[in-house]
Amino acid sequence: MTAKDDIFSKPLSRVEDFKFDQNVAAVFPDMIKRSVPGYENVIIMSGLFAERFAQSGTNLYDLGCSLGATTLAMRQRITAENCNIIAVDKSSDMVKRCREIILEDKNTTTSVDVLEADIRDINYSDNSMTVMNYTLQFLPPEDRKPLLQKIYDSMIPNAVLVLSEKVTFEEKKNSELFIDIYHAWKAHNGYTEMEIQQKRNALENVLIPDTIPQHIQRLEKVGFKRCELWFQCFNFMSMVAFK
Ligand code: GEK
Repeated sequence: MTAKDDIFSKPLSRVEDFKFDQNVAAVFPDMIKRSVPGYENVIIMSGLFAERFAQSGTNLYDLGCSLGATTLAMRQRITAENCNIIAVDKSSDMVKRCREIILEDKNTTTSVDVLEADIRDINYSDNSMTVMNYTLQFLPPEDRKPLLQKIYDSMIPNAVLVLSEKVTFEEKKNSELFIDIYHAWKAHNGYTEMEIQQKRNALENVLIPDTIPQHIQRLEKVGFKRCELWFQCFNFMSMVAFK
């Protein structure tokens, strides 16, 4: 049972930029489930990708791990031996809770290190799989390609990247329609119009979505050979890229 997300349920005189603080960490499972269409499927599928692509004795990265949902899904499915999952988040509140959740996990065949760090600053090595579920979108646009290059360069042959993001569309009408339906889905999940609008304003300068073609072109530029969209629900998608 997780706490209900009511962070934007009261009128705010000024909506501050969104932060992954203690209040968000406390309600995060409920927030993300009611705010990201397909989230639970994407997490499960990240585990299935890990089962298939984890190579023995390598590192797997969960970047922007929040409370570790992706890490746990990967850990549950990995059968390759001596793998290590490195889960990284720069929010100390997220990392604190994530460490507790990982400690409670009974499945310990794959080791997990939870790092409090900026994903742009860490060293990557022996990388057979990297998952970025809804994290790249929070980086300044100019930092996205250098980070993907760093990840690609650390990857061993046959490594895989799973990249899930909120996206926008070149065709303005399609963007507006999908955002509209997305907001209807949030209302269906119990958020009020005010909550939806205040959250939208809080994210405006913080979450900057790319288009699907921008993602694909950038992945190809850093060297990924094949890249495939495997999930989309309105303005949320997940793709997989192969070294
Ligand atoms: C999940 N993947 O449950 N370095 C490290 N962490 C960062 C950075 C950065 N530069 N920028 C943002 N974050 C998770 C969900 S949430 C997505 C990911 C969302 C972290 C930030 O602190 C937050 O915990 C996470 O990325 C994004 O599958 O809430 O929409």
